[in-house]
Amino acid sequence: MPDKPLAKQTHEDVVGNPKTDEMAMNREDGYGTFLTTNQGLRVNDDQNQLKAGERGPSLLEDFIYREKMTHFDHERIPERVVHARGVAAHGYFQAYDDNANLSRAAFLQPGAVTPVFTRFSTVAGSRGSSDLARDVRGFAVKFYTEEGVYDLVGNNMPVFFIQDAIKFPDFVHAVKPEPHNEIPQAASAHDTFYDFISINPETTHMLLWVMSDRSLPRSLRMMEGFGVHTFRLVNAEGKARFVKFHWKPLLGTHSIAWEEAQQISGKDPDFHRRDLWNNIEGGNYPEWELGVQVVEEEDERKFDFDILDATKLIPEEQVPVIKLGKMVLNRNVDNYFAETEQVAFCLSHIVPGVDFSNDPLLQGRLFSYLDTQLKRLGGPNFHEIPINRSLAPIHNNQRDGHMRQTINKGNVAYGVNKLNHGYPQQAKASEGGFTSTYERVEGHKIRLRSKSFVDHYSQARLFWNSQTDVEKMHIVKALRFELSHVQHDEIRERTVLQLSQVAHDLASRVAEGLGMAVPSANGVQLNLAVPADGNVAHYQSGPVKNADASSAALSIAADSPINKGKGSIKTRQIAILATDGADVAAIGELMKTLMEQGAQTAIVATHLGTLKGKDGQEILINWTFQNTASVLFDAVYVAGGASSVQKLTQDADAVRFVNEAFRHCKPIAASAEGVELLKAAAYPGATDILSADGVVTSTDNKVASLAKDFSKAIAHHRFWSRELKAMPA
Ligand code: HDE
Repeated sequence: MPDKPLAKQTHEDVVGNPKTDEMAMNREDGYGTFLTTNQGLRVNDDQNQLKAGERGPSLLEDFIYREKMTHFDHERIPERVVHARGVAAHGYFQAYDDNANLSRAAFLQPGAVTPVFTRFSTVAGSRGSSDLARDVRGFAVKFYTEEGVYDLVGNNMPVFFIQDAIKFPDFVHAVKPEPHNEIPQAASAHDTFYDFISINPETTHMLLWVMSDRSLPRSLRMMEGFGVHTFRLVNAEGKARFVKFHWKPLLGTHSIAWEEAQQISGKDPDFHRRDLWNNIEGGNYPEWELGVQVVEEEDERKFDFDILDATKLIPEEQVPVIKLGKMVLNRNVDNYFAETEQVAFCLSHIVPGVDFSNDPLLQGRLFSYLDTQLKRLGGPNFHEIPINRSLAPIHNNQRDGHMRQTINKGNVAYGVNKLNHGYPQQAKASEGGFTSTYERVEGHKIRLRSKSFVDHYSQARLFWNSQTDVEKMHIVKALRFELSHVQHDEIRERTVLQLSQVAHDLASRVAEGLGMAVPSANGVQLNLAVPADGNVAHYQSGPVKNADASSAALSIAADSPINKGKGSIKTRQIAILATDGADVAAIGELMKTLMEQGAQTAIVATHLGTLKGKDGQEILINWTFQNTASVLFDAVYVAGGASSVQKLTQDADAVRFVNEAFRHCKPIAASAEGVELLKAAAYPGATDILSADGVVTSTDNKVASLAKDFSKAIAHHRFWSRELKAMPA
């Protein structure tokens, strides 16, 4: 038998992970073993059925065939009703030193290191849909704390579409593919979604987030996460404070162009999944800082919105984010189904030191997650599946059910008992027992939205005001795209009318693109849903408050506060366009400089194999113009070497590669000779490509200074300013 290949030493092997160790008993790799049935019987032949004679028929006796086929027939479980498409990784969270006064949670105590499993997802698409849908991204973190499992189940946007969980099935039915023909897949650009949007003004704020660059992350490693709701942190003295959770990526927050997203969906629908996997395999472990905005309980009502309303955020300028610790993802899963698919996040998985608020969206979610896992994973024992298993020991009187693993001994399965000396016994708060925040609650039994929730446009306006000109343009273009896919004129009109409540310029720019009448500056008050008590005033939003307010933290422009100090080229993918006759020495020098700064380079040529350089040197080609595309890279360099450049200028795919990179506002660099390819790729009538923002050229084919300027441009990410100039888009 050949030696088993050596397992790679991972970061996790170095830092250790008790959850990985705990799951060891469930792992198997079959190397060097005999094939067996599920009963351990060695199998002599599982490639031919047992038959009566060579030409059949098959025999019922063939238990080997039946076991193999039956297992296969039962392989699928229901996909998640939302967030079906996802990817996850293992890692750890390490608490910083100085925040113990905020929470008594063990995982937040100074220096504590806790294993985590984090799953990212899109919302609307099915399990096999593209990673690049314009959609919210789920950001769910499972902390295996010493006090039990804690799940922080968030999104990459800080607000949500609706205020009350009872509307969630309606909302999801509206955004999912339409039920008669199951079209469109993983897309909100259709009638039922905008029908819902246009008659539910509470969706307006979130709609702008989803139409913004936030819904097109460059990488899952480069997006923020938010707990969305107001939660509580409770310290050892029992003092509770309201908090909003934030995850801040250390690589900054970056997005891609919509056209690019659509192309990637065809070229590599696993783009985000692959990016996360490859970077973890390559040792580029993504990192986020966990932070909280803290609101003292006595300040609950000091805002001009209700902090229990999940369609509102707290501007960071009003309440800064305090950093609590850092999450590092440093190991890919061993098995997608066993881990990523079977992981079960529940809002109700909580630990002492964290608590809920009365946000009606949060309260409703507390029911839904456990309920959905029962269906999806088939019964109440899903907590025994390895990926869901708590590291803290489990003792209670719950028994039986499908696929029970635990073998509970003894005759006592009830509390309070005497027979087992009262065990397992309830834990006092001082012994780690979870206690809910002591809160006085009183009220009439009613189905009514609080009046404090009925301002649907002010924060949508805040978000709009906070975007740069380019970000605003992207929102307008996104809405034009989406609404142009809506068939019913009245739905478009109602949506544009909603937008006119937010900002006249927003509504009129969208309307113009749709060839519709531009709504008047004083948008008509929309009054669409009638509450149970018949009093429409209870749903009618007031006019925008603080119409000029803005929050710099809401922009993700390269120089926005969110990205300040995070400009690096680490993990960026750089395409080097070259073919036979190229200046291989210069390519090598540039690659070295970029790779030293953490970027990844690949040579894209007219053929695979080896590139024969102009001075006899050779270099291995990674891709050809046929099997990759510019949309899969962050930046492009056109290498020198007259005959290489000449071949590329005559190759339509090479020309297109540069043209698209330019159109998608990417940094482009060219050697003195390579400039010819840039010229060939320029748009007729567009800004002069050579003097455009983010285009770096050399006059003398020397690499050093070009590499410096190119690195700076890559760190800037995108030069969206090109779009504001005369570039047809
Ligand atoms: Fe979810 N959501 N959700 N959601 N959600 C689910 O649970 C639900 C909401 C979020 O990677 C489901 O296991 C309701 C907000 C993530 O496995 C389900 C409401 C936020 C994930 C469910 C919301 C989220 C889910 C479907 C309105 C951000 C994926 C499968 C009150 C704070 C978790 C599942 C994973 C998944 C219900 C709204 C985040 C049906 C009722 C707001 C990241 O239980």
